[in-house]
Amino acid sequence: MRRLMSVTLAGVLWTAAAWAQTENLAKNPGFEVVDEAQKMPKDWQVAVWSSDAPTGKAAVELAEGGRTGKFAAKVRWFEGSKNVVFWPALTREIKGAGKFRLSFWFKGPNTVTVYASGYTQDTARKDVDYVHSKQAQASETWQQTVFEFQTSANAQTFNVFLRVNGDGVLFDDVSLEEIKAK
Ligand SMILES: [Ca+2]
Repeated sequence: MRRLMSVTLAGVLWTAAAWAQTENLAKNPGFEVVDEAQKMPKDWQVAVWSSDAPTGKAAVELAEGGRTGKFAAKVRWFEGSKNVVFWPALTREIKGAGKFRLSFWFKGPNTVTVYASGYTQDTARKDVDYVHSKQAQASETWQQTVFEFQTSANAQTFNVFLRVNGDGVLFDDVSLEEIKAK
């Protein structure tokens, strides 16, 4: 029994050490840096994403009352589509297979569902993988979604999307990490 406990403890310590060394690939993950010209979180983009995207109108605003820090990102949906995505303003080169973990916190109206997607392309910019987390219903308390996904050997770039199908959800504390060596 004692041996089993020590092995388990060693595993926990190793995991903690590995965790501490991972890099958060998302810029401005807590939405504390403001793009004053755009009036939205720096290093993030937003779009309406579906068949009626041309008529859709959405925005990401800074809202006080973040889970940590001062701000959260509030996704506003005004008209058109009810599928709003926003994402870190990076297209990351990955050059092959890897395993990634995307996590984020959210809260808001319980009529809105939230999920995330991972999207990769090859060198010809053809779609390789398009994977999605489970959908979760927002609530008045902060909840976390953790989504792990694998990229294919011929994947060259990827991006991630946070998605909502309605108005008023807050996001905070986004983390995007590579969790397994290639
Ligand atoms: Ca924050």
